Amino acid sequence: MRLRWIVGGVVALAVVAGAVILAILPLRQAPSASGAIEITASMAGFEPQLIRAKAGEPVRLTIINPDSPYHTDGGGWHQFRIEALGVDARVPPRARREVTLSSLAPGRYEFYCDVCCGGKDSPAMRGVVEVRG
Ligand SMILES: [Cu+2]
Repeated sequence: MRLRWIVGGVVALAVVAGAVILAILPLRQAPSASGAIEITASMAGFEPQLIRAKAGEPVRLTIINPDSPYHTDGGGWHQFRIEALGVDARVPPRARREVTLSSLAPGRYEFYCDVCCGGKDSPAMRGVVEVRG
């Protein structure tokens, strides 16, 4: 009886560990596939700050963070957040992350970073995805 509990516990732990690994894996993906729009997020801000896209087509973005992990402001992390779309990608120092925005309606989608010095109050740490029909 006790053995069944232990076996059950080990199986449950393995399932949880597997789920955690699967959840973390996409965050660690390094190089961006060709064709993605590259956006650099550094202490100097976003570059570029204006992304143009066509409505109804997926927009593939690669957010590149060239900053050092030894940065005193937030440890060099940056964020790519679009509140209107529920997008919140955190990019560790010296890493990159893929973000795909699928079939957007025409409009202006503001993005910002709020995890580094200045955060979203800094005019450089924000930008716009402009989608036209
Ligand atoms: Cu930032």
